[in-house]
Amino acid sequence: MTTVTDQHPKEDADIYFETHAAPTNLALVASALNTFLTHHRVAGRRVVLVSSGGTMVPLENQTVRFIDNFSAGTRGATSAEYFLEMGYAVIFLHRQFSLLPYSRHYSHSTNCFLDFLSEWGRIGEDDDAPEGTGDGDVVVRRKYKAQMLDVLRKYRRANEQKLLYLLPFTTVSSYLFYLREVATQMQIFGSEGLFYLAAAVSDFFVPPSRMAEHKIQSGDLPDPLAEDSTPATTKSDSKGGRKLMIDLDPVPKFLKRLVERWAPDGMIVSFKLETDPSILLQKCHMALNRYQHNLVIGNLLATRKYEVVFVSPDGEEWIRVPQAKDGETQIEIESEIVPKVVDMHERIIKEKKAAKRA
Ligand code: PAZ
Repeated sequence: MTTVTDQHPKEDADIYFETHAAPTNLALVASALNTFLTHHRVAGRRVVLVSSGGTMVPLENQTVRFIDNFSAGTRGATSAEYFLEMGYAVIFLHRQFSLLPYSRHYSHSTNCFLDFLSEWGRIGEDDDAPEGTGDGDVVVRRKYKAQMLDVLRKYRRANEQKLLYLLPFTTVSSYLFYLREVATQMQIFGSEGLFYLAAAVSDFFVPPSRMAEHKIQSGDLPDPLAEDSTPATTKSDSKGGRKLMIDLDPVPKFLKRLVERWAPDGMIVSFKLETDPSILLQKCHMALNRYQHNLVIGNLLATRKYEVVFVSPDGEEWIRVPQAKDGETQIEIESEIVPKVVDMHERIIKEKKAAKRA
């Protein structure tokens, strides 16, 4: 497991880890990660950490209410599949119950897996009487078979070759503890380690010192004039009524920590989500300048499935796929994003190796 050393003066990030409890399974995760990474290092395979889904910020210690970050996990789960196809082993650090590689095709609201199945012998609808062995047999409807077989084979390969390590998180603090653990262990991969940070991570949190133990009571808000040490404070509104005020601290800038200390040799790709098109590029450039990593992929909430922009020291490049019309299958933009990232990774590995030799 990771410990913070005295080599560097204490910063907000260190204080954050000191004041938050590590996930209870961190030692187990660390050991499983070690096995996974050693296996792929020996096999000469590259590893990518894909982060995915939104982080949750609890408002109470015994959490009933929380603040969440938007993300279904589509970007991460889809990208993970393309990385696996391109020969990488994948650590999939994801929000619990968000979309997962392979099962994403049959889960959540878009597709109920039962719609893909039929009862043998049942004619009608469009279930086209698939082959089966007899009454009571459940079979895949013919029109879905080819696609399902393709997904099934890829899923089996990933399992059999132990190419995919699933690591779920819920809160922003568990995400950060796992990220630090994974990154420091991935140092053995040097420049062959890749970080693809698609998770939507909260910028704010309630410090443990101000965290209410029990559910914040809506009918019993504290007196606005009273000193109180919970995240919930009240203020009078213009009509003399009480409002619940949530007092959040900024989450320390962990991307800086990742780039400078946890993964100094790996390639680091961050994502930037905005809703206002007029600030997207500016925000991507700001992030690249501030953290000095390899690539920021910018996207807008409304168009994230059809266009993204790569902002790197080489400049800006937009990637677009046509928006599917009714009944058409949407081209996954990740099928364009991932090969480009892999190309960049190849180039960076070559450059770093050449620089070492020189
Ligand atoms: O998970 P999803 O496919 O619904 O959304 C993906 C995304 C928009 C969360 C991701 O592409 C992204 O931009 N992540 C970083 C978000 C941020 O700026 O913190």
